Amino acid sequence: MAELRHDWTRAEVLALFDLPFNDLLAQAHAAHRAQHDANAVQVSTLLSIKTGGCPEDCAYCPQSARYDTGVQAHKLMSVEAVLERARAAKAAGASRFCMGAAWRAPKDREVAQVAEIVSAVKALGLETCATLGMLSGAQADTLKSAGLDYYNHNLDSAPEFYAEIIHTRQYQDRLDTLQQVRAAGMKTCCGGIVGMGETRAQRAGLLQVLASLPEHPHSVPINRLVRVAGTPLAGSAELDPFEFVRTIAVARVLMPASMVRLSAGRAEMSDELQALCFFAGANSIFHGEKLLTTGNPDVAHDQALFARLGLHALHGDTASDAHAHIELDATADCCVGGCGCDAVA
Ligand code: SAM
Ligand code: DTB
Ligand code: SF4
Repeated sequence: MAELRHDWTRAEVLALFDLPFNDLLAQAHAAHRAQHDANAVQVSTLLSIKTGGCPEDCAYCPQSARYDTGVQAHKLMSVEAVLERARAAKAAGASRFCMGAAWRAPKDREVAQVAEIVSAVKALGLETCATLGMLSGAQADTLKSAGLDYYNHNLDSAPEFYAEIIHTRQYQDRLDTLQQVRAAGMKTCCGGIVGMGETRAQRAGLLQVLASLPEHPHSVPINRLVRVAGTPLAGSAELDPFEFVRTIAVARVLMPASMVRLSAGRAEMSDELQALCFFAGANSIFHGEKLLTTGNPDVAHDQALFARLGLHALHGDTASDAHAHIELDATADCCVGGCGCDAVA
């Protein structure tokens, strides 16, 4: 297996972006096939456990208190309410349950409450992921002890573009939290958003920083900007879909062992565009009709797409894990077997 590189230069990454489309896709698909089951897609479900009212000014985000987006703020959900949603996600075939909170940086009391939720979700046999904003080392340790498997914290864009999008924190703040997460022994989920008006060189810059982290993120979500009315980026021009596919492909080449997630923006993508993204190396999605506050494809539509493409949901999430076929099915109440997990009926 080829060794993972952490020393990609910006020029090398940009050269990949500049390849003829077919050459880039061939390279990305070969990298994908060398390390992953090319027909397996890891499936996560996302739930907003604390919505809106965020003090940060991220120009893309419907949950910032600074923009009038119609999102109704909601305090942290109770353990029982989250559990009900987690059980439904498991029954629908999700292997990971991701919980998002619109905080800049949670208070210790809030981290303790989330830790309780994490333990309860983990006890259902789901992998757990949370995205709560910036963390201290002690907070990361608390979450790890509660059983949190992944922490999502995106770099979102290239360092030089960041200050055009967010003014209330620095790029280095994000890198520092990622360091705390790694030090606590959790897996990182870290990616970004494209289609915010950044240049190709800046898309290359984001991926170059991701691939230069001390560990490649275990999951790399590539979000296509969801243009939400009321946010400063609502009127952004749509990114050329082929440029989106190129971004997925370059992420796959740079971080061959990571799970590359075709993340926000799928509701506005054609089936054909999604199929190209899977060919280019995307092997993870959010499943379920809502992301945090915006829409996601209907469950039935995803089931049909998986069937048309011969894709199956992956139970377990790394290149080395045993791959088992599980149903991507709103009515299934267990894993259909083969992977040795305790969800088998
Ligand atoms: N507040 C925490 C934070 O910022 O890390 C966690 C929640 S925040 C909503 C998680 C991620 O959602 C952001 O880093 C961003 O990548 C993504 N996101 C937010 N709004 C988006 C949008 N309109 N389109 C695409 N991705 C978006
Ligand atoms: C990620 O990279 N994308 C997800 C998840 N991690 C937390 C969030 C997408 C949010 C899209 C806008 C919304 O639904 O509010
Ligand atoms: Fe707050 Fe996160 Fe949205 Fe930024 S992306 S406004 S930090 S919820």
